[in-house]
Amino acid sequence: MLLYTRGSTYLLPLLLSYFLPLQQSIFLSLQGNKKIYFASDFHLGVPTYQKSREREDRIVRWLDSIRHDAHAIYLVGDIFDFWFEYSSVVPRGYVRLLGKLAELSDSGIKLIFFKGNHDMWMFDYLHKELNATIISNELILEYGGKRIYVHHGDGLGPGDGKYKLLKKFFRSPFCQWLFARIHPNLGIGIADKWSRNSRIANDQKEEFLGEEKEWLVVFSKEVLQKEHFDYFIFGHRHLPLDIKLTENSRYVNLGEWIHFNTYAVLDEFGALELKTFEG
Ligand SMILES: [Mn+2]
Repeated sequence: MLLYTRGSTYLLPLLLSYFLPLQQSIFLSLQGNKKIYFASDFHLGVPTYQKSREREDRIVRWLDSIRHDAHAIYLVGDIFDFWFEYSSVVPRGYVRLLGKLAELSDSGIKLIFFKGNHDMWMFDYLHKELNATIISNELILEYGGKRIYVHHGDGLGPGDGKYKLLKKFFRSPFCQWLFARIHPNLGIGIADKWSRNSRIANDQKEEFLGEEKEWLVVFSKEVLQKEHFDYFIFGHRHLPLDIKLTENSRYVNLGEWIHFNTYAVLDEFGALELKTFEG
């Protein structure tokens, strides 16, 4: 598993990740009789401090409600509306979420963070502080007799060439090095302004486009031509979706926590359910 560490070992994986294709596979085999939880797109930080805090408090209540049977919690990208780690500085805020995650991690629950398109600049901080595993692209899980494909969902499927190019640029070590040279007050200030223009920061709900036009459905069906997966789990689309792709394969989108408060839970028998947190 590719984990970023500082010093000389930090440069090598960064360089490698630049030259290797973006879609790398990491295989994990899990066993146990507990549950695995998935959630994404908290977008903490927008639209205002107060609204973000209310959402953060709700997420903490959700984490408390699942801790008794959680084997692992998968946070599938865009947890923060903007995140960038400098070598000695991290963005302000989110202390309740980070504190709760630290507590859960210390109690033995595994934490897995996926890089989203809003928070792709996670390096070693969350690994060091929370013992979290950071996943750059997709993760292929085998659990409860099921094969599961998990990815934030950005840059997959047909179209969106502009973003795919931008993603390569933003993820390049040179771009990250350059951004880290900007004073955090300015760098994070610019990034915050930019990310405040996004649809989600402006309280816009997404609408279902129909199976033919939903690009992550198209992508999943293409993958199925080559390889079987029982479940595809994505975030990014900001719409809770549970779509039957074939007789034995489903696409689940985790939605977001501004309007929906949705998450998925996989039980010890391999059943996957999309649920809403009401607390
Ligand atoms: Mn998002």
